[in-house]
Formats: sequence, C-alpha cells, structure tokens
Amino acid sequence: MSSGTQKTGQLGSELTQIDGQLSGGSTRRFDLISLSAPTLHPCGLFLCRAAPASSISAEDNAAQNFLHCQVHAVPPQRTLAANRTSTRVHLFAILMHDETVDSLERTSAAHLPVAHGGELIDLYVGSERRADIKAESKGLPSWDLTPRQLCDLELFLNGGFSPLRGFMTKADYERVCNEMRLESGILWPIPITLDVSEDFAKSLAAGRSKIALRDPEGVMLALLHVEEVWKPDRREEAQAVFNTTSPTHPGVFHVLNKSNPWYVGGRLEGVQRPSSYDFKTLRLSPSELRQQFARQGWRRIVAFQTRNPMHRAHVELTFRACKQAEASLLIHPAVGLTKPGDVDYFTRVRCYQVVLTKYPRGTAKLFLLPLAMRMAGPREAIWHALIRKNCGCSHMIIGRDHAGPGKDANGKAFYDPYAAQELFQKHEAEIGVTMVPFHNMVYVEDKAKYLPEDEVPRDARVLNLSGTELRQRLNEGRLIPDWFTYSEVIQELRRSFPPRHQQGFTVFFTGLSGAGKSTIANVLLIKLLEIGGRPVTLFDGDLVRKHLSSELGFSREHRDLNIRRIGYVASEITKNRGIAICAPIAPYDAMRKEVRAMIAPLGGFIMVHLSTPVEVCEERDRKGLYAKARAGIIKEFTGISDPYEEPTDADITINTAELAPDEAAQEIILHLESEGFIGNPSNSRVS
Ligand code: PPS
Repeated sequence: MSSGTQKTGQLGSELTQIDGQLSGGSTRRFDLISLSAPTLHPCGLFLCRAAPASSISAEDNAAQNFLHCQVHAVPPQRTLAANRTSTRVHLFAILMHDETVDSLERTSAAHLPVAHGGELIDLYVGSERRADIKAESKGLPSWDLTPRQLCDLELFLNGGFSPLRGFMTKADYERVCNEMRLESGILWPIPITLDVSEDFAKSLAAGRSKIALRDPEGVMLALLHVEEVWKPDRREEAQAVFNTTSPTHPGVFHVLNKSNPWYVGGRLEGVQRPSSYDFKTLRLSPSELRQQFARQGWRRIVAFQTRNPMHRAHVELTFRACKQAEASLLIHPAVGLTKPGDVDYFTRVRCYQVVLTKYPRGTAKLFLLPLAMRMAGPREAIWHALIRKNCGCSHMIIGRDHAGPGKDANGKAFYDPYAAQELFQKHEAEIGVTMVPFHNMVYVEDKAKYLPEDEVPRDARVLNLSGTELRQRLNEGRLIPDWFTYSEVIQELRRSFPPRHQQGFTVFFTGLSGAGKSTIANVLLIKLLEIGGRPVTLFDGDLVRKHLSSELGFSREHRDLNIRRIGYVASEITKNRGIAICAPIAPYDAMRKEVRAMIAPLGGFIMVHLSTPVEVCEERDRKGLYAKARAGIIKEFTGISDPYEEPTDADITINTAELAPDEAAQEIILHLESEGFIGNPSNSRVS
C-alpha cells in the first residue's frame, strides 16, 4: 500500500488530479476519473477511481500497480453528502490491491436493490454445456429470430427480465394479460412470447421438442426447451394489454399484423450473447451495470428511460430528479425497437453523448438497453422499472405520457398522460423502485429557466417546441432556438436530418402506356442534372423490365413484384440523398401506397399521375402495343384488358394531351422547389 498527497477542494472541479506515491518511492500524477461520491461508503470514505495522468511505459512495473488503485475522498465532516458538487473534501489516495477493491465493491453492490423475484437470472451456460448444445443443435429445428424476438432474448439471457427464465407459457401469458402477474403471483405487466408460423408450430411436440434459436445470420444464440405450443387470441391479448384493439396503436398493430399466429413457451439456455458491433462499451448487462455502480460507490441510482434525443428540458428534469432522490443518474435509452418514425438510435446516442458532458463529472452515466418497446403506456412504465431494478436502479423517472403510443384515429390520446404515474404508484411497493414523477418541463421565458408545467407562475410566458415543429425546422433548415437544446445536439441532428434541399427524393410517375411517362421523366432528368448537386437515376418502365425484372410478366402478382423492386431501389437512393425518377405504369393503388410508405420516411416522395386519357394514348400508340392488345396478341394490357386504378393521392396530376413535355417537367420542378427539395440553400437559416 502507498498513499497519495492530501488535497482540499471541490469534487469534480478543483480536485481532478492527485499525486500518488509509488511503492518504489517515486511519485506519479493521477486523473480522478468517475468521481462519484453520491453517498458515503460505510467505512466513511468517498470512493473514486484514478488513472495515471500520463501513459505508462511497459517497463515501469511499479506504476502498473496503480492501474487499479482507488482514491478515497475523506470528507472533513460526514454530513456533506447532500450537496456534493459544492462539498469541499480532503482527498488522499490509497493504493490497494485488487482483492481489497473487489471486497469494497462487493460491499457497495450489497446496497443495490435485489433483482425482481429475489435473484438476478443469468441463463448463459458454461463452456462444456455450450459445446454439448452446439453438437445437439445440428439435429434440431431452427427458428430465425425476428428483430423484436432478438431484443427479448438478450434480456432473458442476461437477466434483464428476471425472474423470467424463458418465453412465457400459456398460464403465465394469460395471467400476465389479465392480472399483470405471473402464475407464481409475481408482478409482471407485459407478455413476452415467442411467436412462430403455423407450419413451424405444428412441427413441434410440447414437452419434447427443443429449438435452436438463431440470429439473422444463422448463429445459434440459445436453446429453447419447448414446454407449450398454442394459438392465442391476439385481439384479446391486445385488448387486455393495450386496452384497445385499434391498429393505430403501434403495439396493437404489431400484435395483430406483424406477429406470427402461434406461440411457443419454454425454458431457455443461453449459448452466445447476441452480437452488436456498435457502441460496444455502452452495452452493459444488468450484472455488469451493477458492478459498475458498485465500483463507483453508487447506491441510489435514478434511471431515465428515453426513446428520443435529449434536450435541455430533459437535462433539467433529470437534474431535478437526482436532487430530489439524492441519487446518481443512469441515462438508459431503449435502442431496440421503438415507435415507428422515431429518430434512429445511432443519431440519438451521439446526442446523448453530447448531453452527458453537461452533468457534473461522475454524477451521470450513459448505457444502452436493447429493449423492444411495446408502447403500452401505464403497463410499460412498470415493466421499464422492473428491468431497471434488475440493473441495480433504485429510482425511476416517470414523466408525462410515459411510453405513450400517440393518438388514435380520432386524434384522442390512447392513455391519460398521467395514467402511468397512477398505475405505478398503486404497485410501487411491489415494484421495489421509487417513482420520481414529473410533469412536462417547459421553458419559462421571464425566468429564463425550465420548470415543470404545474409549477409555472400564472401569466408567465411559456415556450415549447414540439417534436413535429423540430422536424419541420430541421427540414427547412430553420433556426432551432438555444433555449431548446445545445448547439452540439443541433449539429448532430442536422447531420442526420439535413434540410430538404440536401435530402434525397423520389419522383414516382404512374400512368398508362403512352401517357408520356418516359418522355417527361427524361426531360426531368436533364433539368435536375442541369441544377446539379445530387446524383440522379432514372428507372424507366421498359428498362427496368429489361435489367431488373426480366423474368416477370404482367399478372397482378408480377406487376406488384416489379413495383416493389423499383420502390426498394428508389428507397435506397433516397436514403442516401440521391434522386430517383421512376416511370412504371404502376396500375395498383395498394402497391403505390406501399412504395410511398417505404420511401417517404427517408426523404421526399412525389407521385406524378399522368392522367392522359386512354383514347389519347391509343391514338398515339407509339409502340404499336394498343393495336396488338386490341387484336388480342398482347394479353393483360393495361387500360384495354387489364385494370388501371386512378390515384386519388397524387401530388401532381398532368394530362399530356394539354401540356408539352417541357411544360410538364417544369411543373414538377416548380413543385419540387415549393416543397424545398430544390432551391437556394442561402435562403435557409441554420443555427
Ligand atoms: S407495371 O404494371 O408497372 O409493372 O408495367 P411496366 O413495367 O411499367 O410496363 C413496362 C412496359 O411494358 C410494356 N408492356 C405492357 N404494358 C402494360 N401491359 C402489358 N400487358 C404490357 N406488355 C408490355 C409497355 O411498353 C410498358 O411501357 P410503357 O412505357 O408504359 O409504354
């Protein structure tokens, strides 16, 4: 053991370094990293980690010992913990062997809340059993996990879903749906089931079959011992869990339209952790998180769940929550599946990393949760808290409309904005996590600060910026005010969501053969190339049929496949900020809508209907196809012997009997300009 210099100062600001004496007699400077000190360690010391301030040479053996040293901050009085950022303390470093550090960490870990059901589950098997399972798996049926199932599996295996040991069996499922409890009586609000196709379900024998669960690349992640196979009533499930069967609710939509019709329940054995190549250091399992907290000396931890980028209001809210709970902060965003249309998690995590720097050193941590959200509002709030308890958190922030699914078809919210807080409160003791409830934070201009809605003085001027308004401002490159968020966050958001004149878009023509699609598309191509700035690709109907869909005919099925292919390629181009011009007949409304839905979230989608009447097209008959169709030589010819569904949702409608190609293309250019997809960037105001 060896001690460092004594110092006095403010934790995290003045006291960031300390000189430590090596056992050999020489001294070295250490950075105090992860200054925590939210509570006193039972032995009366604040625990801090230290790392050598300059790099250590391989030869410097004595200094190597310091890599795992602890720096203890000794408070002059023991009553200082409450307001630690202004606490002046003495610091001196004590070099300890790893075993001593471990034992101190164990003591700290004992202060974290116990996992739900009493034990933190770990379903990963040891190396011998792993080898046996892998050998056995060759003869077993395989199930390729869907993205949602993959998220669920990870949280089963690492104990995030403690006390669950596998996908729910029917008894658990039914009791969870109806009473929010497992069969054992333990509180659990969300059913977690493995949904499979009918054919697959029928190939299984309950009590005997085992399934190799695989990731999309075919890597076996777990073994499922099949205990039960059944066909659930998914409408009943939706009603029980979401309190509605409206498909406008994203959770209901998934249950009714995206999940498979049969469920399989059973115990899991984990073979391998699902692989993630992004933000690896931020992906800690519940037990790793617990270790991390113990190492920091964190006993009271308030979790902040989010699926959105964080702005000043969120930071203010979390500051207040920490103060109220006298706790450290875990920013714990869901990075599995969230609500469709949400900001992608890559962008979000970069924003969180910026926001993290706004907290005093050592008071907040960011880790990612691979959770597939259900948007179940009140029930989901409880679920979130149980998962966070398993991760070692003692408190959980529940704000306005927690895990809210948005509005129904009539514009009415599915859940009361404070229903989650009410349900949580009812079960708080059983949840074992203290709720830190919050109203919406709003910016009060006269006071130049954020306040919860319910604390705003009467007649005060309040500013707020909705998510929709923020998206609009990003789209139009307009100013985003400083009171709303940090300039570095705006910068990140602008990188991912550039103004419209830098986004990609697709111009999608539809109309009969001979309506003028190819001609106008070619003129448009030239005009856009003339404007420049983005690559432009033209998918003409005939050329696509030659290069992309050469094996397809003109049945409805083949036409749909052809349009889906065009839509897919155009969506990739749009996503990568290029311009795609598509000019197929695309006679079916449903397929056109599918393509719009595929492309619109990635940039622009402009549908141009060439409404030139069939008589005009037939009279033109540039390729002689109408004559052949009339003679019955060409079958299933659109407009003659096959249907064309007129669009009612076109953005532009042009009858080429009345407009020259140049004029028609100009109309489209003017529309693109008015929508902001082309234009003078200097008109935009970027903060
Ligand atoms: S679809 O329905 O969108 O898949 O059709 P598309 O791929 O755009 O059609 C491309 C060209 O195929 C020629 N052609 C036919 N069109 C319609 N019906 C039948 N049965 C047919 N047989 C061949 C026609 O020239 C289409 O090109 P355009 O540019 O529309 O004239």
